Amino acid sequence: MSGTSTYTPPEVWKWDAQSGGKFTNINRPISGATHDKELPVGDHPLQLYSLATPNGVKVTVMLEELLALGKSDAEYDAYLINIGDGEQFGSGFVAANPNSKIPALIDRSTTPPTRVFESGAILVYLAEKFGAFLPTEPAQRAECMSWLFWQMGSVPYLGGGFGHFYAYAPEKFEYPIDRYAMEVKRQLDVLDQHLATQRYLCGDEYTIADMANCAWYGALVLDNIYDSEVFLDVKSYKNVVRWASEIRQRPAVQRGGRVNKAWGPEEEQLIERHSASDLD
Ligand SMILES: N[C@@H](CCC(=O)N[C@@H](CS)C(=O)NCC(=O)O)C(=O)O
Repeated sequence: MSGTSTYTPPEVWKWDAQSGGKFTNINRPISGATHDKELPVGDHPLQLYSLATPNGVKVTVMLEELLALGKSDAEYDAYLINIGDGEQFGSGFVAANPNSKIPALIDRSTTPPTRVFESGAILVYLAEKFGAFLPTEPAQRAECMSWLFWQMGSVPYLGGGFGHFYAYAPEKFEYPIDRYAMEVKRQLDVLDQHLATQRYLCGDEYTIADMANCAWYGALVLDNIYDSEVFLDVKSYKNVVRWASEIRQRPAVQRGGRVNKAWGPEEEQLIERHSASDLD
């Protein structure tokens, strides 16, 4: 690692809209809507505005798991928000999530409708509403919440840190790639050691903590995201691979993974979902 710096920060940071990298056209240092656009509304109580990224998939997996349990009030309409086209900055979406990021849920079974943003908050909201996938016994609930919040806090180092610098940045910079590769491998080791002694993150019961973590770390060890399988030696985290492979076999996980998917083989895509038969 060379210590030579090629950049001296100015006294006051200024926005360079052309800074490069894959998402340069949607990144902005300001929040709020860029244009007026109402969100579509379907017939079901739950309205989801999302995209089949790992953060989006957490929620569609949860909804499909609830339906598989027979919770018919968990029926939902899922609309695509194309973040590459800036749809997260439409006025309707910003009203649902002032942070302009998918996923956002609106529960129209309440008066007034309840908006929920942040995938972890959506998982907890649905788990409490339907009484499923979140233990009620205090110690088990604490363990489940701990692994859920662990995911929410850890993943920005994986996606925003490692993924950004290894796959999306305009150049390969050694320092950030080194820093974030080390952190992601440390995170994988945390999961691997924990899963060495138990089936799921919180013991024998599959919970929202598994849904949240598997959407990201399962994809990392099974799907070669960021083209990093070899670089990070992900297959060496055998307990994580075992845990993710088992969860992947669940029909609800396979169904949820297809909702709001606008890429990949055509038979795997489902731009919008309005009924169970859309996935059958
Ligand atoms: N902490 C948020 C993160 C959500 C997030 O980063 N969503 C990304 C897609 S995975 C997004 O909408 N990006 C659009 C943007 O940054 O403008 C959550 O878990 O819900």
